[in-house]
Amino acid sequence: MVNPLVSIIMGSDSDLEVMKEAGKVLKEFDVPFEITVVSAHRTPKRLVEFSENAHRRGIKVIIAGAGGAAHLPGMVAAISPLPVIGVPVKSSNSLDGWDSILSILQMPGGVPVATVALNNAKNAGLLAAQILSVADEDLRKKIISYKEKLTAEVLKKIDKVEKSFD
Ligand code: RP5
Repeated sequence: MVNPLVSIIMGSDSDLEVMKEAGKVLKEFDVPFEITVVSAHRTPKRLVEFSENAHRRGIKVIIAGAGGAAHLPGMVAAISPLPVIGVPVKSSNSLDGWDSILSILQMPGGVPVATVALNNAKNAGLLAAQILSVADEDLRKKIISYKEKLTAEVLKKIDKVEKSFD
């Protein structure tokens, strides 16, 4: 995509099934993004190069997903000045997912990572769009109508539940 505003990175191609949900959301909101693999452990030099340069390339928000000993989001946040959203992935090397969650969530003071729920790359995409919408009126309108749609869907379900014994 030309001039991406969001970078979706993941520790391995095996994270793609989970991480592509972030891309789907960004596509829905017409937010240009890039998606690639950056491994904290297997490509550490690529991680440093990526983190030092993402803001210089025009990226505004980074979504980083990883599983197991998930150091990618935290290491990117340690280097990059951009907001980093972390997605804990329940991967083949995860015990039960808690390892990924805690590796991403329990950052030391001074280096925040906005951590979403396990495998919830969809929320990472939404959060990235919401961050960008602070300076983009059109995008904010799209987010407002997305929320209205969510509400309408639930109201329809409430009606169905309340009438289930009629
Ligand atoms: C992590 O190890 C990756 O983010 C992935 O979730 C996990 C397993 O990687 P593979 O062995 O499938 O490449 O670093």
